[in-house]
Amino acid sequence: MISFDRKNIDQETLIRLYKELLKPRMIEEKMLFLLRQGKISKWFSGIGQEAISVGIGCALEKEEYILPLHRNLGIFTSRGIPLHRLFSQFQGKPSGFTKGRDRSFHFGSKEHHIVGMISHLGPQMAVADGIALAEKLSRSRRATLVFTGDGGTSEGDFHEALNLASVWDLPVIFLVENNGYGLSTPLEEQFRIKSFKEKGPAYAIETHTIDGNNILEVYTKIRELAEYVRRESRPVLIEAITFRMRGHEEASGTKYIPEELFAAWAKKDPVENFERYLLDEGMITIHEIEDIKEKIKNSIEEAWSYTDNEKEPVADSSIEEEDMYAPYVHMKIRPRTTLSSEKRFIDAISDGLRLGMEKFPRLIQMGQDIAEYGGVFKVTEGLVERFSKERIRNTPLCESAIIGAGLGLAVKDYKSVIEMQFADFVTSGFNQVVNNLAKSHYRWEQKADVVIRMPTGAGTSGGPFHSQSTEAWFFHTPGLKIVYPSNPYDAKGLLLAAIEDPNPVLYFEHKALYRSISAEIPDDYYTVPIGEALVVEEGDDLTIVAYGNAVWWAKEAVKKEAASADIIDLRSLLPWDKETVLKSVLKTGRVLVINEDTLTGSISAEIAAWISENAFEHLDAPVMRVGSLDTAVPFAKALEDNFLPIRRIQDKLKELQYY
Ligand SMILES: Cc1ncc(C[n+]2csc(CCOP(=O)(O)OP(=O)(O)O)c2C)c(N)n1
Repeated sequence: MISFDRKNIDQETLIRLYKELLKPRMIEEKMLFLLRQGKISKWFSGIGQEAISVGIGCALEKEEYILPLHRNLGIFTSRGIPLHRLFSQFQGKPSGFTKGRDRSFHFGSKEHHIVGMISHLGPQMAVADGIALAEKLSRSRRATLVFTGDGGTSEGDFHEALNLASVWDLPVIFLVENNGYGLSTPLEEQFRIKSFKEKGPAYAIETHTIDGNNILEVYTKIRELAEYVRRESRPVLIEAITFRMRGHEEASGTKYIPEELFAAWAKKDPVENFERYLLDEGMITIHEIEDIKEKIKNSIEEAWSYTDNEKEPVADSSIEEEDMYAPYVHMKIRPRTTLSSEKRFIDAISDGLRLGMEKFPRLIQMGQDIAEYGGVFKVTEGLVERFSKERIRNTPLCESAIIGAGLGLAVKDYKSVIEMQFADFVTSGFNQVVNNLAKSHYRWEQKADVVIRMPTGAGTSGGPFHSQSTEAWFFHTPGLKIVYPSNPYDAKGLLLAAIEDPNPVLYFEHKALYRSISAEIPDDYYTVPIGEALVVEEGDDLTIVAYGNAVWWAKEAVKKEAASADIIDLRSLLPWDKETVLKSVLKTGRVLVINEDTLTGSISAEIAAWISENAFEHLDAPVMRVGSLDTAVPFAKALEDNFLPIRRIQDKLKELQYY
């Protein structure tokens, strides 16, 4: 039995809480019925846990973002999501929030201030940090609340998100829904703490434990703590104790859970207990309860019938591909004046960052040591003095949390540029890039307006973990854009184009070029549109396709060989400029593709395959490729020189010429 303390909650609110509590329960009962009939395929039950979602949904202001999980139906219902749209979402129908592209609760709705989960448990906690950062920066005094299960707290993302929220004083509530199991794994196999009250303080975060089955306790405590979060701009951690009354999902059963636990927790059912309380207190009558249930039942039936009769989505490949990206047409912005100055590659990037900050007041830069220290390569030197620590943000060591926070900022219409200290370290934020940023627009039309700066490449004796070419890992991921300039003009213009673009853009900057090349470039703001290659040298006999440092190697080889070649600097890798490449191939009939990356599965493979398929009859020789050895990047100079393709380019060029 649960004992309730209504404190000063008025009767109207109590009845509203009851109605809201009933809704997810009754929807679930309908879903379980439909599941037995084979009309729906999968269901993650939140029966027994509804008081948490409903208490939270009713306690927070409606403009405050909530990031729920797979058992939080009550968040969606208490935020007033139309049931027919919710059911169509479950069934993959067109009027669902993802138009059939993602399932169950995997969607967000800006209108309802909800950002749903991706399947991966953990990354959404960082997204909440980003939303909370946006609230803080805009002085809105709003809280953001994000859910995690007990199992999900074992993910590194939990640690990164809590630590970041604490260090940055973010107004975010982390809600651990502790239901005893993570799939079949009981708490004692998940962690050794007895309570999250042991964990929160380690992050200097105020932590509370509440009875998650007691709707009034959840409601009042969340209201109180949300007030604290808004007022103090500090995170809190709340552990809501509850129990999962059904299997992880309906097909997986509950054999691993002792029977007596079900019996004990059945007595604590959040809906029945609250109903009995309202009856005992004389706040509601049986007749009124029946009336409420009848109304909810009718609304469920009506919505289900809409969904059931709705047609399946019709696939259109071009729309599917287009929707991977937020709509955006690149305009070539030209410099306003003819003023120019000599700039090294690195200065061109810094200049672009400065001008981007000036043009977009909602642009935030984040990265390790980027503020006073100026970044390890000094690309961001001087920016903090000009734009303040609010906008040029040093981060703890937490790539995943920062990239996730970038998405959160984008939800609130901020832009961000994130510096990876070295491109290699993006692996620690890989999930956020390929699953969260890349798929966000396709799934629920949320732009991921984030640029990730990637100091990349070998030739600096950096060894296996400071020299890798990582672009191919992302090239394979629809939803991302990739640019990779080779000279100061493009470095600035592409960076500004990337900042303008509302899509996630990986901006590769070769470390070996930072201080080794310079050029006279415009002082003003300008862009180099993403997706356009540049023919940097023209010739008749062969085509060399390259990007980054390889453009310089190509130039050198052509000069030495006195060859007559078109050298195409791709500049953008995703999308890449097929038209320019094709035009040149049709002219020369011989192609060499060079990239610095290890050869197997590198971007050159895609380019070569595409040329073979689309220009086969115009080729006089097989499409040839040069890349680095298929090894890790070695440290010692002699080994690194051997690893890189530079010395092999000459021979390949000859082979192609005389084939
Ligand atoms: C990163 C990741 N690993 C594994 C899974 C598979 N998985 C889905 S739910 C789940 C258990 C989650 O337990 P918990 O966080 O306690 O939430 P609950 O399901 O109990 O609400 C697992 C392992 C996943 N979704 N994401």
